[in-house]
Amino acid sequence: MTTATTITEALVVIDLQNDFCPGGALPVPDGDAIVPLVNRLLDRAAIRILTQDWHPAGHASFATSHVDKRPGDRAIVGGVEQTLWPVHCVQGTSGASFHADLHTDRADLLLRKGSRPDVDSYSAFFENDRITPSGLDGYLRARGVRGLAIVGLALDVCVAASAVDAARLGYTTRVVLPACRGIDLNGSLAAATGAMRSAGVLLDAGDALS
Ligand code: VGL
Ligand code: ZN
Repeated sequence: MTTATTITEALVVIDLQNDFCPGGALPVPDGDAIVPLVNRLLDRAAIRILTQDWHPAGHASFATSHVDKRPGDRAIVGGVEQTLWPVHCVQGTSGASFHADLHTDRADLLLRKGSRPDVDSYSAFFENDRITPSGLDGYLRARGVRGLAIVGLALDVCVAASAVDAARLGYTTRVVLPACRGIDLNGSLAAATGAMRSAGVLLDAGDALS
């Protein structure tokens, strides 16, 4: 007797917001180009999750919140060294809104992250302290999800952090590369790609996409 096993795969769309698109405060080159493909993936997915970077004004990840720091400099934020960013995705601003063409009505779950003033959150699973969970793992487990397809912005920051955490948490994880764009700051794209590969994330070239 043979048993067919199919795993339930959820689509996680990371931070497809105006501030990460051309014209925004922290633009990812060509970031808006992925919207049509992401919409097609949303049409096909069994379970759909959208994340939203969602910072209070004066967030500790902003260069302006530190003395003598500029975007791209590094500093300790919430006990962890990280890159400082321009002011972006401030709660309730148009920059924090999803791209206007994204089919947000399709979403099962909207997950906001980076809301604590003193800690940043790249991953959809944990804040950058690596301890505080977002609750997404519990949601996915409760819904019987075992596999994840992750897409969005920025590939080398929040997409990579989410994918590495997903793989470590035991999800069969693929990143659909044509539906991602990266910032590539000081070699961050190569580093992120290496980290994803080492964690067992499949980097999907999207050959199955029509
Ligand atoms: C992101 C930098 C700062 C991202 C969020 O969504 O990749 N990058 N905040
Ligand atoms: Zn942010």
